[in-house]
Amino acid sequence: MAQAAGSETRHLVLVLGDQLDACSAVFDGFDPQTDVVLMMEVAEEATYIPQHKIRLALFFSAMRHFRRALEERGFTVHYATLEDADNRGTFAAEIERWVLKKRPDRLVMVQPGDCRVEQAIRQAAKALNVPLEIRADRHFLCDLDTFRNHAEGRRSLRLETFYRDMRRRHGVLMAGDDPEGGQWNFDKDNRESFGAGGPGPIRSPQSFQPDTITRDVIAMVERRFAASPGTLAHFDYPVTRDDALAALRDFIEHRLPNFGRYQDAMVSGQPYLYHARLSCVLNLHLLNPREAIEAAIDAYRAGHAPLNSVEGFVRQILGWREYVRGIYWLKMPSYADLNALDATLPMPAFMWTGETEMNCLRQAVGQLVDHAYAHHIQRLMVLGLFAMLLGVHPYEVHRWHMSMYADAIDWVSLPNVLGMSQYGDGGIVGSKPYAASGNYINKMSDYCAGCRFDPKKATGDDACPFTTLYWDFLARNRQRIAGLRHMGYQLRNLDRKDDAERRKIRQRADGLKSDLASDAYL
Ligand code: FAD
Ligand code: DLZ
Ligand code: SF4
Repeated sequence: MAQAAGSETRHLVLVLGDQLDACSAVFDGFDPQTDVVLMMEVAEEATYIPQHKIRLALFFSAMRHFRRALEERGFTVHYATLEDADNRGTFAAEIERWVLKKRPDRLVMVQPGDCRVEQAIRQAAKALNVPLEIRADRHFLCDLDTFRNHAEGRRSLRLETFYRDMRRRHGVLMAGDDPEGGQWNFDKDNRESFGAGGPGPIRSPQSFQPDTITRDVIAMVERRFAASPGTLAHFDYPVTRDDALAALRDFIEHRLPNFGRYQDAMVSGQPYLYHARLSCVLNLHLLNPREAIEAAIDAYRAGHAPLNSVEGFVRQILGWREYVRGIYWLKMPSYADLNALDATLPMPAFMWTGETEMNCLRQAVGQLVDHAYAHHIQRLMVLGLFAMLLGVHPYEVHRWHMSMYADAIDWVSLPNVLGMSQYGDGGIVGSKPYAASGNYINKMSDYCAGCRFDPKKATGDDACPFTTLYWDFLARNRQRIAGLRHMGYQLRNLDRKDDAERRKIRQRADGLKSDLASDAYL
């Protein structure tokens, strides 16, 4: 392509903090003679919501390592650090600064992971009158047009249909036209808890100790974001491509064989159990989902891991991860405004600190403070469940989630939080609210044994707040959920309670809400 007269730069190639893939479509046709990369650390991304120190350090460290990897390939990288004196603090203003400096013929990027960011960059390019080319992100296995076609004409968009389609289309775990092992999913084998003896020793995920780049970033975060939630004392996330591959090998070798069986279990003081801890490297694009899927299938073929674990893991990545991204881009921007249960309360203050008497929440938020990580069932059936039962506004729950988790990016957090965990979307992602009482937590964890509350009780001083709020939730939302499949059993149990019992539940639920609103319940 001919360059504009007087222009030294053909393409200004934008690489955002979650696009750290050397094989990205953004580098297709990249010519080091005429094209340059722009990476921007910007204050706006670190402050538009308060963010966990680990999350900030992870993004900045991974970005700086990726810059080094590109430079080692001979690419010119213009890299704005957060502390550069002339850094203007937003994507739009930084793009303007670099466009005026480099006068490129065109801006090139891949689809960002956040609708807000896409809009800001589109507007910036328009205002500068410079063409912007947004390429499809081939990190994902399902491009957005394919998802749109899948959605076309369907009344409901359930994961299971999409997942089977993906298995067939990509030939993953298939035996001819049938699913490997004769079943599409092994959910019923994947719900074990550890029982009284506990899990015994489980090898923790490989730890990646901070190098000089990460230590510099940690010092910067401590300096500039001292008031942010969380601690950096335990930072050991993978931050490079080599780290990401090592983290994958470590999971396949040591945890995948038991992943399926104990996927839903929760244990005090054990954040990871048999989970992968790969969501961050996947979401930063340091690891390709195909690599994770292939490694798991190789382990199955080699007899190292059973099918229930491998299928369970594949379903999360080939199924859920691709599905929520499809939903996000299909439904945004209006999806963010959905609030099917008309929930209005703010997030309780202890969700940032873990300072609460409820042991399950103390454990789960404590983990977040230390590691910016909670596994799936803690997110859904402890943290998310509490927020939904209480009646917190679903977008507030999403904002909190974006603050506290290292792996949260808008495309993945929003459908999971607002949709799956809060039922804010009224049934787009899940067919019904994941409502449960403290009894579920008691069955799947050892949390209740160390708690002053009793999961079986809904009223009285030692009643479990989850159990009180569960019945209150069903009663409050009766009209909204009565017609949903699979809610009948729960509603019939509610109907068995007499008026006096219901009144007591209501009173205790109101008391909990007002205590939480005034922070008295910390
Ligand atoms: P594992 O349990 O070992 O699972 C393996 C991989 O599967 C994960 O690394 C992840 O890439 C993928 N995966 C599993 N479930 C999902 C899912 N529902 N959506 C997308 N990918 C999935 N995941 C995120 O990456 N970022 C988020 O912001 C996020 N928010 C969530 C919020 C809620 C309320 C819930 C219920 C789930 C959320 N998830 C999110 C999905 C899932 O909980 C995390 O991916 C997982 O806990 C990360 O830990 P892991 O790598 O050990 O995962
Ligand atoms: C989360 C985050 C943070 C804290 N900082 C940056 C940044 O300085 N520069 C950047 O390119 N991306 C950052 N991100 C990720 C963005 O908030 C956002 O999730 C992605 O740009 C979406 O593609
Ligand atoms: Fe959580 Fe209730 Fe169990 Fe306590 S009793 S740990 S509050 S579920």
